[in-house]
Amino acid sequence: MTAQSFADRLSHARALTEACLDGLLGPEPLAGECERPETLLSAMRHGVLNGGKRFRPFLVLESTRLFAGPEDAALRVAAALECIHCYSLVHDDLPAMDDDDLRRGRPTVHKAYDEASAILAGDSLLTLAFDIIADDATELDAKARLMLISALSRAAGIGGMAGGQALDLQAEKIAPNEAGIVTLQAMKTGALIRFAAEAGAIISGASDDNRARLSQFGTVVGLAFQLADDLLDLTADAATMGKATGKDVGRGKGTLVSLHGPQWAEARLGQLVAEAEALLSPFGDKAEILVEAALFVATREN
Ligand code: GRG
Repeated sequence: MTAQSFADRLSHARALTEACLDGLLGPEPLAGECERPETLLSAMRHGVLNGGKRFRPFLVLESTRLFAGPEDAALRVAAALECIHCYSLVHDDLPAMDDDDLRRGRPTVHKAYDEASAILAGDSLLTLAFDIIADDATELDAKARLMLISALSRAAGIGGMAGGQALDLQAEKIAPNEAGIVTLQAMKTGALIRFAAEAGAIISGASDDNRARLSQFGTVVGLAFQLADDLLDLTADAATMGKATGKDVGRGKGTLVSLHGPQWAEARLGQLVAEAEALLSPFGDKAEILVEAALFVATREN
C-alpha cells in the first residue's frame, strides 16, 4: 500500500468519525428525554470537534475491517473512544495538571470557557462514551457491548489511562526507573491504543487468540506512539530553548528518550514496527494497513 492510500484511509476515517461525533454531540439527546445545558454542550463540542488526528478511531475501524466486522457499530465505538481521548486532553490541559492554553492550535476548553465547564465537559464526555456503546443504536449483541464497555472502562480507569496519569504526576517528585517509565506510559498512553486495536476483534466476534493478538499489536503500537511523542517533545524543546517558559523546557525528562538518547529511540522505534508487523503476519495482506499504521505512528511529525 502506498503512503498516499494510507493517508487517504486515515483521512476517510477522520471524516467518518467527525460526522458521527457531530451527530452525537448535536441538539438531539442521545437517549430519552433530557435537557442539555447549552454551554456545557458547547464546551464538549469545543473539546472534541477541534482537529486531531483521530488515530484511535482509525484503529478501531481498521481492526474491525480486518475481521470483516460491522462498520456502523465500529464507527460508534470509534466515536466513543475518541470522546474518552478528548476528555483526557481537556482534563490534562487544566491548571491542576499540565496548565496549557492551547490544544490543537486553539484555546483549551478552560480558556475558551472556564475551569468548571472544562471539568464538567470532560466528565460528560467520559460518561457519554459508555452511553454510546450501551445504546441499542450500536447494533451488536448485548454480550459484545458489555465486553467493549468492560475493556474500555479498564483502559480508561485506574489500571489504565487515569492510573498512568497519576503515576506520571508522581514521577515529577520521585523519578521512576526504566521499568517504571514503561509501565506508566503503557497505562497513560498505551491503554486506549491497545483498546482501539482490540475493539475490532470484539466487535467482529473474532476468536480469543485473534483478540489477544490484536491486543498485543495495540500494546506495541502504544509504546511506539509514546516514544515518538517523546522524540517530538525533544525536538520542540530544542526549538524553543531560550525563549520557552521553565515549564516547557525539559518536558523530555523522565522518558526513555532522556534515559537513552534520540538515536536509541529511533532504533527502538524500528524494532517496535518490526514487532507489530510480525504480530500481524498471520493475517497476510489483509493487515497491511495496520502495519502501515504502526509505521505512521513511529515516523509521525505531530
Ligand atoms: C487526565 C485522566 C487524564 C489523563 C490524561 C492523554 C493524557 C492522559 C495526557 C496527555 C498528555 C500527552 C501529550 C500524552 C502523550 C501522548 C498523547 C496522548 C498525545 C495526544 O494524542 P494524539 O497525538 O492527539 O493522538 P490528537 O490531538 O491527534 O488527538
